[in-house]
Amino acid sequence: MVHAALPFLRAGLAGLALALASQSALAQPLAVENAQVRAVPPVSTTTVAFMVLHNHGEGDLAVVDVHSPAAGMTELHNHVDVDGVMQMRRVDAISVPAGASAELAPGGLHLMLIDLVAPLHEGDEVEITLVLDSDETLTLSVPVRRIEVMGGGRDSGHGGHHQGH
Ligand SMILES: [Cu+2]
Repeated sequence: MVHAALPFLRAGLAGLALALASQSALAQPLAVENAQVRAVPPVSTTTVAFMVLHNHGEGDLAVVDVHSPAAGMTELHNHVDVDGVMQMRRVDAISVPAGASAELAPGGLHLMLIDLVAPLHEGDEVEITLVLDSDETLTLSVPVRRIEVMGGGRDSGHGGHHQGH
């Protein structure tokens, strides 16, 4: 009986391995580099996350939503110039064309973490899940870091800079 069952078992395993291999090849056209969440003073209930998104796939993709257990609300944001004043706006998607990259950086695109459930400290890791237009998701563990504000000024630690992103 054991011998009779083996060919079926082998066939099953081979099929499973094939399915896993093709799924992982399809599932990860998106690579993320240099992801970081900005450390903010404990009184601040919002912060931002930056990263570089690379699309190694053959088709265009877009990040259409973001989730994090660290925040009550998460949004995709960009900065726009309104009569010479930079304002941030919610956007529906962050596009990453095939073979190209999208940079989320101070003064531009970013992920907004709103209603933080607890203060974030430098060195903490924040779980962030990106939702793609294909319905695939990518969950990242993103370190909390001190990030320079626009203009390159270093955060002196004396407050007053936490609005800048
Ligand atoms: Cu924002």
